[in-house]
Amino acid sequence: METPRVGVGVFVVKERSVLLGRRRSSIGNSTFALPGGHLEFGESFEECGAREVKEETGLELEKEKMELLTVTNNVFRDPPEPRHYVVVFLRSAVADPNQSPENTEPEKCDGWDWYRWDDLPSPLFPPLQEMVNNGFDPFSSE
Ligand code: IPR
Ligand code: MG
Repeated sequence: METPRVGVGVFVVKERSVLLGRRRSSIGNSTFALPGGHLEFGESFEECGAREVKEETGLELEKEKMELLTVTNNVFRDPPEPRHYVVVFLRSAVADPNQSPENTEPEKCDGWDWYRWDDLPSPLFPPLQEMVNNGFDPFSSE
């Protein structure tokens, strides 16, 4: 049995919209998800979030303005790779609002776009869908 791992997901926000992309992965394939990924040894959550967003979208974040929003516990039981992740969710604005996201890892994502929080695409990545179902709002503490 695999050991649980830590993931970091980032709500990259612009006005009332968040950045989402369709995953290409054995976990949550074809679902719309936040940029993010695995916490590496020695990283802070903010360092991990900023690194993953940069790697996956090319966007620079304002690291000092990143906020910790919540943590969720996620067990993905589906074969071929059952996995358990504790996911830390951060929020951040982009450093330059005129910078557009690029699909820098097309093997992992179909492309990034902004979606209004009150008009999200479907299907959402299950952990994100569960947060929505529970009434989570990344803008509520602004
Ligand atoms: P990488 O590191 O490939 O970006 O990982 P990810 O986007 O699959 O995120 C890992 C945590 C998820 C599965 C909750
Ligand atoms: Mg990722």
